Order: sequence, then C-alpha cells, then structure tokens
Amino acid sequence: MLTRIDHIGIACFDLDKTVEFYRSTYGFEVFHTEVNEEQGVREAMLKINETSDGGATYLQLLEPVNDESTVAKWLAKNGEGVHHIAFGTPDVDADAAAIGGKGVRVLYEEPRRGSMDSRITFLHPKDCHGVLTELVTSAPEPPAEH
Ligand code: CMX
Ligand code: CO
Repeated sequence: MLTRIDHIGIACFDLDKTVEFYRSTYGFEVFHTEVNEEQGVREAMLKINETSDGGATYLQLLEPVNDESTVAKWLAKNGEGVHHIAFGTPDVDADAAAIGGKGVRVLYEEPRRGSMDSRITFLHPKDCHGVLTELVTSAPEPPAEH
C-alpha cells in the first residue's frame, strides 16, 4: 500500500547552484548526496519532514552525470523542473505487481537500488496521465545524515 510521498524529483543543470537556491531561499539543508551510476544521476536529498511511519519526505535534486542519462534527455527537451514523484510503500514488490496487474507499465522487472539503499521502480508516465511515478521502499535502517 502506498502510504506517503517519499520524494519529488527535480531535474537541474547544476546541482550545487540548485542546492544553494533551496538552502538560501527556504532554509532546506542537504541530508544526503550520492552518485547513482545506474540511474545516471548525481543527487542531493533535502529532508522536508519526518512522517508517522518512520519514513521521511524529501526533495530529490537530480543532475545528469552523462549525456545518456534519462535526466539529461529530459532536461534537453523540457529544461529544469519537476521530473517525477515518488510514493513510499513498505512493499515495493507487492505494489509494483498489483499496479502492473491494472495495465500500468512497470519499467523494471525487479526493483533496483535507489537513493540511500532504498528499492525503487518506476511506472511509465504515459500510463499515469503524464507523470513519471516512482515507487520506493526505504532501507530497513533509517538513513543517517551524510
Ligand atoms: N515525465 C513525464 N513524461 C515523460 C518523462 C517524465 N519524467 N520522461 C519522458 N516522458 C515522456 C516524453 O515526453 C515522451 O512523450 P512524447 O512521446 O509525447 O513526446 C515519452 O515520455 C517518451 O519519452 P522519451 O523522451 O522518448 O524518453 P524514453 O522513452 O527514452 O524514457 C522513461 C522515458 C520514463 C522510460 C525513462 O525516463 C525512464 O526509464 N525513467 C525511469 C528512470 C529515471 O527517471 N531515473 C532518474 C531518476 C532516478 C531516481 O529517482 O532515483
Ligand atoms: Co526519485
């Protein structure tokens, strides 16, 4: 069952400048950064709030690491902006199977590694009224800030 917003993914050309915008404008600090080669991104997670299930809600700022990155392709077409939304679930495998059973294309056969050792999959935006939608199960241990 999808229980919360895990994050909103925002594509940007320059991660450091975008992080600085969110810090100086809203006071949001970086909770975590990493490069996810498989996803073709360098990312910063800004924690917005904790939630009652022990998870949290983040902004995920995304900068492509190469021209083949799906985010690079998207930025070239659209410019900067909201790239995807991600719903949190305790069981991404079950939810992906259930949603796939309703005729929505699930992009990965098995969930892959996402930010902070989460497990993630995506639903095709063309089956979701134009919204690229990610499903996330957080790592069992709550992430430490780094
Ligand atoms: N939101 C809404 N629509 C999108 C989209 C997005 N983020 N990305 C692509 N589309 C639309 C395009 O506009 C295009 O529509 P039209 O045919 O009407 O022009 C259509 O989907 C096909 O797009 P495309 O540019 O040809 O791109 P691809 O089909 O090669 O890839 C997708 C699209 C969704 C399969 C690919 O982006 C993907 O696999 N995404 C999942 C992985 C990902 O996004 N990783 C980065 C984030 C990592 C993280 O969150 O941790
Ligand atoms: Co994401």
